[in-house]
Amino acid sequence: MTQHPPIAAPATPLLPSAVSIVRVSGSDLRAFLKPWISLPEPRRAALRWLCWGGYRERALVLFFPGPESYTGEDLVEFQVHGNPLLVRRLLEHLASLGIRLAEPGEFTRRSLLNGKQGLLEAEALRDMISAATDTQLREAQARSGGVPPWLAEAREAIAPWVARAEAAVDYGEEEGIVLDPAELRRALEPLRTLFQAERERSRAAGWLREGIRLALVGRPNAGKSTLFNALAGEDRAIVTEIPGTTRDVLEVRCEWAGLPLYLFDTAGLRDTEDPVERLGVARVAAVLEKVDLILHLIPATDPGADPEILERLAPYEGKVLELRTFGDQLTDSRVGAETWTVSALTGELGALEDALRERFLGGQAPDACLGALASQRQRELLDELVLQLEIFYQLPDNPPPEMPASLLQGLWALLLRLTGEDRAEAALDQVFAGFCLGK
Ligand SMILES: Nc1nc2c(ncn2[C@@H]2O[C@H](COP(=O)(O)OP(=O)(O)OP(=O)(O)O)[C@@H](O)[C@H]2O)c(=O)[nH]1
Ligand SMILES: [Mg+2]
Repeated sequence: MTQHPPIAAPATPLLPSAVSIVRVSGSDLRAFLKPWISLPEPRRAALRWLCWGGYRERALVLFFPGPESYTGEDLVEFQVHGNPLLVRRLLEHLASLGIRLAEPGEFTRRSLLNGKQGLLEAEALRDMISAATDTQLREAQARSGGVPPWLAEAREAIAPWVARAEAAVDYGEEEGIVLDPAELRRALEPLRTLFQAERERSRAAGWLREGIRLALVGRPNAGKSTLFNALAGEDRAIVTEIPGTTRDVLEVRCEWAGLPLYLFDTAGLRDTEDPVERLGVARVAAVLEKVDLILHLIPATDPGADPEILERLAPYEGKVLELRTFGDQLTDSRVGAETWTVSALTGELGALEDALRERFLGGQAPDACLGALASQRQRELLDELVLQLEIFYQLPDNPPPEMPASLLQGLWALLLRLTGEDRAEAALDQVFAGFCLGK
């Protein structure tokens, strides 16, 4: 195991609280702490007086000798009173003992380098800590098992082909080892289907992980704020029968029907003389740019969409969904069965739930999307895997042996990148930048 210098960090936020935990980890940690305190028995909590530079703190100390620790190296936890100043002073004292402050995610990075967990697990952990809704929490937890079975199986299926392709390059002529592209393609076919299916699943899981940004737009009084409040589950926006009630853009983060959402309520789109309302309308443009879906609300009692609004929404064509509101006021079938109709007033929102599932989750329920690879890094690699596999199907009939060999190696390299086994520092930096201090 590589030697790592000792590091320290607060594992709890620097806020006045009951308890603060300071974590220290390092290959040779015992030697650094020995001149200062006597460590307790492994994994047994013990009270110790910590004394330094005029401070005297009674702390609960825990010692986890490596490799049976989170980082895989010696790890000590100090549980002290939850005073941020005290924690800072303790960290300064540790620095004077040669134990520097850790970078964000450095503890987890070490656990990775010491083989305690894989990159997929570390990413799940990072996402679990930052999850803001129940679905996001469960989504991250569903990935905590690390390498999913399908990925492990795919690797097992590809490994012998990588070896065979290498052998064909190295000894093909003397030994008569040839790689028949048709045979290779047949062997890869199940993976082709699998990778494509997993890519679909990972796209859906990605929406759950990141949340869906939804803008509610429409003419004044179309019911935007009423729907906004219904989805948010709280009375955030003012609702009146006066057109032009909403002036500013309102934003709320919520979970509705298992979908993590960022909702934007906007001013009704219309030409108006009112200077305040005009500013509100101008702000809508910025929102339309950044959202994933624009819900164009049209009262079901209106003959159709307002042409002026349609013109404004034209640049965003691919991400506009027309939603009929005031469904409770429908007395006949003026609105065709193919349109989505809801009533925020009576809470009949099933059509919206269906529409969102169809658009973002491939028609699935949120729970059915849990467990797929979901981070942006993972999704991008899965896209590359699908592309890389397609190239095998464009190979000529009798390719030089180097061709399939290098393609297979490329495929293999992607699989290693996905699980972080290629140990590419840049990828690790990217992942660990998202961690908090002390994790
Ligand atoms: N019957 C019925 N009334 C609704 C429905 N949705 C909204 N309303 C009523 O329509 C009026 C306007 O609703 P708002 O939610 O304020 O409409 P808005 O689109 O936000 O309007 P502005 O902010 O002025 O652009 C209010 O009186 C609501 O109670 C619905 O689904 N059915
Ligand atoms: Mg409104």
